[in-house]
Amino acid sequence: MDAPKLSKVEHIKENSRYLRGTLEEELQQGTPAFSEDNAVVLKAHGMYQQHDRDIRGQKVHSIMIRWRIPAGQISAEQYLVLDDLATRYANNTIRLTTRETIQFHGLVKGEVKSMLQEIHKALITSQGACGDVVRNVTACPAPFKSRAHAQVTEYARQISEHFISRGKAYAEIWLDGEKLDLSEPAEEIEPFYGKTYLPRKFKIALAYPGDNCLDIFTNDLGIVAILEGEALKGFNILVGGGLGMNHTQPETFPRLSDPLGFVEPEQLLPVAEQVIAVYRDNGDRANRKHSRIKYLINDWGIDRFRSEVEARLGYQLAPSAPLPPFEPHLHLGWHNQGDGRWFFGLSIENGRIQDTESMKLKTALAEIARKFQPRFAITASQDLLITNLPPEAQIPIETILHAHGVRLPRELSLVQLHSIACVALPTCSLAITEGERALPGLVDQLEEELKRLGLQDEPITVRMTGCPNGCARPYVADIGLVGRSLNKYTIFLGGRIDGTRLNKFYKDLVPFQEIIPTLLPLLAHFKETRQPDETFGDFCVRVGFDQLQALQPL
Ligand code: SRM
Ligand code: SF4
Repeated sequence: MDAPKLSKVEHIKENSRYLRGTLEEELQQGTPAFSEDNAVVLKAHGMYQQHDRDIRGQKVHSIMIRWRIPAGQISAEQYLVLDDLATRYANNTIRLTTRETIQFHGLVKGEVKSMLQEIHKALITSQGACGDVVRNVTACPAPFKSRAHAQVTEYARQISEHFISRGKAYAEIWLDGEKLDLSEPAEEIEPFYGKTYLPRKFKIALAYPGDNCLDIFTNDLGIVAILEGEALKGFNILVGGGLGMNHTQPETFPRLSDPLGFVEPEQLLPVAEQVIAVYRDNGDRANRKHSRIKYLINDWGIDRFRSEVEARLGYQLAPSAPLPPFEPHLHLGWHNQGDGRWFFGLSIENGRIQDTESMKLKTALAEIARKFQPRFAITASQDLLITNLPPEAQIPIETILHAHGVRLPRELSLVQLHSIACVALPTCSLAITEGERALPGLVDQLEEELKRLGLQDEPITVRMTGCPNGCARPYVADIGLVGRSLNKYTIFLGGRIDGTRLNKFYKDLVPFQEIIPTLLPLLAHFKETRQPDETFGDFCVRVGFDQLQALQPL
C-alpha cells in the first residue's frame, strides 16, 4: 500500500532548512506580513501571524508572541522587562496563559527582531513556545520549600532545555548569531528532531502528588512525582492526554492520559526521550487532525505503545506507584512557603494583565515587582503567584493592589476564581465565538444566581473557549462552554473539579444569552437533590443526562 500523502506542513518543515525558511529575507523586505509558508515556520520561533478580527473588510496583520517559561517561573527583573516591552512593542497587555507562560499580542512585524534582542538580555526566549516541538514544560508553580518540590521544578527546567531545538535558526535570525553549516548531516544539526521535527505539538507537565493544579491528565506526557516521606522516589508516567477536537469530525476527541509506568529519577529523561521518539517516528504526518500522540495511543492501545518504548529502552518499566487522590488547588491567597517567606496567589481575570479605567493591575504589579523584588510564578489557571515575600510584605502588597482597584482572591466569588476563558476574539484566527471578552459578564450573572440559590460556596468550574480546540481545557470542567457558531455555544457538563474526568456533551447551539437560563434548572435541582459533598459535575453524572435534559422547559 502506498504511504499516505504527507500534510503540507510536513513539506514546509522539511524544506525549511531547520526552521529558517526565508524569514530573514522577508524581515528585510519591509512588507507588513510574512508569507503563508514562513508563517508556519515562524511558529517554531514562538510566534503566530494574526490579524485583528474586529476590523472588517481588510486584514491588519500583527504578531502574537509566546514566551517559553519553564514551570512559569520568572524573577522580578524579568517581569519588569516584560512589563516594559509589552508597553513599547505590544498592545500594552501581558496575557498569562493556561500553560504557565506569557503572550504578547499586536506586535508589528518590523519590530519583532529588536524586541527579541532586548528580551534575550533578560534570558527570556520564545524559541519552541509554539510549533511541532516540545512546548513550554509546566510544573506545579507553588514555591513550597520542600526538597522534592524544588527537584520537580528543576526537572521541568531540565526537560525543557533537553528538548529545545539545536538547529540554531532562532539565534541566527533574531539574535544575529553565527550561521550554521547546513550541509552537515541532520543528526549533527538536529540530533533528536531531525528535519521534520514532531508530527504535532507536544506538551509535558510535572505534577506534585495530590495537587492537580495543572490538569496533568490532559498533557501528551504527564509526570507525577512519587514521594517516600519527604524524599523524591521517582515518577509515574502518563501518556496520551489532549483536548483538541472538531464539532463535525467525530474521529477527533478530547482524551485523558493512560498510565505508562513508574520510573526512578535518573530514568526520567531517557524514558521521556523514548516516549517522544516513538511518537516522532509513528505519529500521523498525513492528517494533522489525527497527529497528536493521543490518537497514536488510542489506535495502538497503551500496551503496544509501552512495548515499543520498552523495546527502545532495552528494559521493562515498573508498574505505576499508588497515588494519593488529586485535589484542585489554585494556590490563591497567602501561603507560608515553609522557609520563613510567604507567597501570594493573585487571581487574574482570564490572565489579562492590563490597566483599565477602573483597575490598574499592570501598574500595581510593576510597583510590587520594583518595591519587593519578589519572584513570580504563572499558574495553569492564568493566575499569578508573587513569591519569596517576607511576612511583613502582606499588608503593603494588599494596600498597593487595593489602591489600584485590584480585588483580592478573598473578595471574589468561588465561581470567578475557578473560571477560565481562552483568548479567542479578536486575535485568534480559529475563534468562532468570544472567549475572554464574554466570560466575565456571564460569570457575574452566574454569581448572582448561585447566591440566590445559596450555592455561592460551591467551587464550580466554568471554562469557555471560542472554538472546540480546548485551550482553556473546557472538557474537564463542571461546565464547559465551547464556541460552536456565531454567538452560540455547546454546553458540556460533568467534569470533575480535580481534573480526573472528562465532561460530556449536554446541549448544542445555545445562544450566549440562553446559557444561564439553560443552566439554572440544573443548578436548582442540584441544590435540592444533591448528596452530601457531591460536586456539580458528580451530580450531573449521577443523575444522568436524560434526566438533566428533562429539566429543560419545553
Ligand atoms: Fe491553544 C491553537 C491559545 C493552551 C489546544 N491556541 C491555539 C492558537 C495558537 C490559535 C492558532 O493556532 O492560530 C491560540 C492563540 C490565540 C491568541 O490569539 O493568543 C491558542 N492555547 C492558547 C492559550 C493562549 C489559551 C489561553 O487563553 O491561555 C494557551 C497557551 C498555552 C501556552 O502557553 O503554551 C493555549 N491550547 C491550549 C491548551 C491547554 C493546555 O495545553 O493545557 C490546549 C488543549 C490541550 C491540547 O493541546 O490538546 C490547546 N490550541 C489548542 C489546539 C488544538 C490542538 C489539537 O490537538 O487539536 C489548537 C489548534 C491547533 O493546534 O491546530 C490551538
Ligand atoms: Fe483560539 Fe479556539 Fe484556542 Fe480559543 S480555544 S484560543 S478560540 S484556538
